[in-house]
Amino acid sequence: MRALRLTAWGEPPAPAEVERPVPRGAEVLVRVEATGLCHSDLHVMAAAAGALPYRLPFTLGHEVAGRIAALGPGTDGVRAGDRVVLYGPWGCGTCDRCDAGRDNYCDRRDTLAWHGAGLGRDGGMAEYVLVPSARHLVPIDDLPADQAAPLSDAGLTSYHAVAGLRHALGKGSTTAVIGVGGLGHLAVQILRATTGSRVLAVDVREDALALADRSGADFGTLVRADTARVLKARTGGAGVDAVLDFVGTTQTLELAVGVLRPGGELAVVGSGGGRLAVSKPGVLPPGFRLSLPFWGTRPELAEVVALARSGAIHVETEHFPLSAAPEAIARLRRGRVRGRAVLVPD
Ligand code: FEH
Ligand code: ZN
Ligand code: ZN
Repeated sequence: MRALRLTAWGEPPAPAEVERPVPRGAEVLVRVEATGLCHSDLHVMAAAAGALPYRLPFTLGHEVAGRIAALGPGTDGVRAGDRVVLYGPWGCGTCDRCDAGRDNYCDRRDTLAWHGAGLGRDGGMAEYVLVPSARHLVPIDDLPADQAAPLSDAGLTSYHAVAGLRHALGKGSTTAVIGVGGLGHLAVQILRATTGSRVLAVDVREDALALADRSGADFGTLVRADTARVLKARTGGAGVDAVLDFVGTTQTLELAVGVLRPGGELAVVGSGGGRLAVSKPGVLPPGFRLSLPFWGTRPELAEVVALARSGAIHVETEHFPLSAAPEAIARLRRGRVRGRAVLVPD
């Protein structure tokens, strides 16, 4: 079968012909229908040798949807032909966190040579993907694969980040979403569908603000010298109750703390590598709380799929045949993908 594989650190992935896997024990073989392309894939491709615990070579793709093609003899609760989305974080499988479907916070994460499908283990940028256990599969019924695949990371990560702030997002609250791309546009929809919060969107691109508007944001602004003043003015000067930063650079972190009201919450989701000086006394708003949410839990993925099936969230996608992955990667790297890039095996 064809697969897009990382074979050398710091080198672009290459198409390859590999054996179609045969499921054993509790393993499940899924025929891939769609795989999302994520900024984390770009980080993996750019990683220097030794930066990640992964062993080469492996197939990329950690945002995958498809149909079950074959079952190992020890599987339970799934049938060939079922349409599924992969729960991407694969932990040790035996700690309390993994037992509860919270592989994203596996207690043995630092001992593993992988983080999941396409992250040290063979992933979904291929015709088939082998999943260690049916516990990593969530049924999608009739949801189209290009809608389902991005839910497993862009949707789940945004949903998990909102879930951690839900206590602060009641009626009358205001949330700022910085960065309206593959994750940000879903966060806007999830905020609208599951909280009482008004949503203020911030980006550097006009087309991203248009996407924010289509996603239900109450207001959108380009990043400017006075963005903090513009956003605070939308809250009567008090500041916003929460910020979801999907960029995570020093500039966006500083913008976030500049618009938060006392007791405000900042969730840093983007891997921009930015820094924020935290000190007391200091300039941060009193009662300020910072979180670094990572991916999400398996129960939350089922909740995100249910939201999508209800029509409450819709993923804007740009399709590329798997053979055109280099073009999709280049477009994502230039910030020229509207919504989420989805690769479809050709
Ligand atoms: C996955 C693995 C490592 C870092 C970040 C990620 C995210 O794409 C998951 O949402
Ligand atoms: Zn990702
Ligand atoms: Zn674990």
